[in-house]
Amino acid sequence: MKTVHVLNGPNLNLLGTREPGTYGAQTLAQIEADLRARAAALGADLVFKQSNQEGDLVTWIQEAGSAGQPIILNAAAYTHTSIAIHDAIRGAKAEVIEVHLSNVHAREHFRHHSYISAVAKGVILGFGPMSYRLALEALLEGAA
Ligand code: CA2
Repeated sequence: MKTVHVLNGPNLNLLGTREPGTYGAQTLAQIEADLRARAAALGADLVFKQSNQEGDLVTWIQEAGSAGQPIILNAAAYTHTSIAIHDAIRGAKAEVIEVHLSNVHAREHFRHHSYISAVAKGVILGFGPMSYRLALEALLEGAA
């Protein structure tokens, strides 16, 4: 059975409590539950984690990469700043789909650059929680 790692970066634990206009009303726990149901239907195991620490994300990417397991990654603000996460994906040869809830290109200029896109297999953004589901389906249905 395929294991998919869903890794979430800083402040995503606040989803559903603030800024619903930008990020929607769902909590991260609700996104996780929806994704677990979808993964089960598609015959996959899901590891779902969130951290506010950059180093946690680096370690989890290394672990998934060395196990040969794919990653759906919303690195949140670290997307726009983290060479460490870029290097971790590259170093671990991890298969990563970058996701974002919001369309970062329609937002502030500082969100337009991603350190992850260049080392990701694909990028899905702007569809709210559905971005995660589309990424899962791309991974499990062979499009990615
Ligand atoms: O759109 C996305 O998924 C982002 O990765 C979300 C990040 C942001 O820094 C990226 O540019 C785009 C922010 C996540 C913070 O989420 C919050 C949720 C509720 C209240 C405050 C922050």
